[in-house]
Amino acid sequence: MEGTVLLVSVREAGESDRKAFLREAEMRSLLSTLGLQVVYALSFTVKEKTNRFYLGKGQADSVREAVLAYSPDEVAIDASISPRQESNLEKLFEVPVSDREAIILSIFFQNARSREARLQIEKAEAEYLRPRLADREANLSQQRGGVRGAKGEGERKIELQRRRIDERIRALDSAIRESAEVRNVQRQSRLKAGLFSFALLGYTNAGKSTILNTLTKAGVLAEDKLFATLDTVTRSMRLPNGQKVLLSDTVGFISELPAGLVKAFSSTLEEALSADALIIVADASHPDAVGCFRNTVETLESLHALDKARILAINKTDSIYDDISYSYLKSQPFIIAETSMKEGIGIDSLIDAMCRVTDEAFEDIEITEDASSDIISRLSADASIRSIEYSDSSVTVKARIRRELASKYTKKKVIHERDWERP
Ligand SMILES: Nc1nc2c(ncn2[C@@H]2O[C@H](COP(=O)(O)OP(=O)(O)OP(=O)(O)O)[C@@H](O)[C@H]2O)c(=O)[nH]1
Ligand SMILES: [Mg+2]
Repeated sequence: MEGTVLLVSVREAGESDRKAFLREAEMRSLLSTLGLQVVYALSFTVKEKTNRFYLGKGQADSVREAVLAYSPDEVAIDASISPRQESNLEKLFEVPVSDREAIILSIFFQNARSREARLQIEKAEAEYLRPRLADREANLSQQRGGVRGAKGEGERKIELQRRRIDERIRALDSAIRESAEVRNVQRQSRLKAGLFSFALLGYTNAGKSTILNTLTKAGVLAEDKLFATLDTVTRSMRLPNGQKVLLSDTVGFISELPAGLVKAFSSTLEEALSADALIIVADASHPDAVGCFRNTVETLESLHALDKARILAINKTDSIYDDISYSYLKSQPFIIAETSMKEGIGIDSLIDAMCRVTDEAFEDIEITEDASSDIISRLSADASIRSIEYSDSSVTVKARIRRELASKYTKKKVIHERDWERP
């Protein structure tokens, strides 16, 4: 998508300059991720939202003047406005108006690659579009595509479109459920294989995909764009303590992530959230590193996903934005790893943190049984077997097993942690 846009930033009454600045900067990166060039920007403090325009009448009029002066292709308003307000603003400006949700939806739409991501974004888009159909039709005769609008002719057509959308949403729902089902089966079989899983989570652009690529040579797309990743990608790796683990990368968070998107992507997120441990990635170079970190933590809390082993990878330490935020992050109750993926610094500290987590979760055991026993096949269902030694009448197996499963095996001897030669 290319084109020009007039940006309207909205300040809540009493919002600090810093907060307003950060919000505007984020909106600008969202727009540039979408390939839109900001030709002019206006900022208003909205003391009382009006039903008609969201903005005050005088404010809406000054946007209209700016639209006439700069002729942007569209107006982006950094707020969440109702379909009715959007429609009134479009009538006044005579160009399409997108709110924050529409902008984020468009980015997701643009970046969706896999079938599942497409299904999910299409659902979020359909739900966003549904209440807007009639208003858009009444206002704008010009044709627009995607989440930016729909074309129709009169009421009946709108009714028909609405019914089609409802049918489409139902079809999408069942297709999404099917893909989730397939993934669920895959996940179950990985769990059975005794694999331990880590999920990379964090604000968009923090460096999650770069970490996955660095640790596992996954070759997923990592770029300086918001929401480069929309799919959960899982790769396996072996840690220096011998433990084989899975590492998943997934869609990033953003403040005020539209509820429709959270819902649409819940099955993708679910997979990441079901991991045994979390690696939260924070971006130390972000002007609001703490705000982004808190947003991630709050999102995870609201998804009830925080009560497990967790590592905080403070990434981009090559360009720390401010020391206070950096110290704040370092003081968090997480296992801390400081990394610069760009300079290849601190990767060991992250891997060490992962080893610590798995050492906590696993136990090393040694079992000796009669040579005729089926211990090897029993154990291989629950543990990763490290060595098998046969003597005349017995077999001795060394294995690494989840602590909660270890009690199933009676004749065990716990070997001192990290006794074995590392691979
Ligand atoms: N300066 C610096 N840049 C980094 C570092 N790690 C990653 N980046 C860059 O940050 C940008 C975003 O990295 P990604 O790995 O795509 O981030 P992500 O968290 O996966 O982002 P989304 O998938 O969009 O949510 C890329 O341009 C990376 O090259 C780092 O340690 N330092
Ligand atoms: Mg990514």
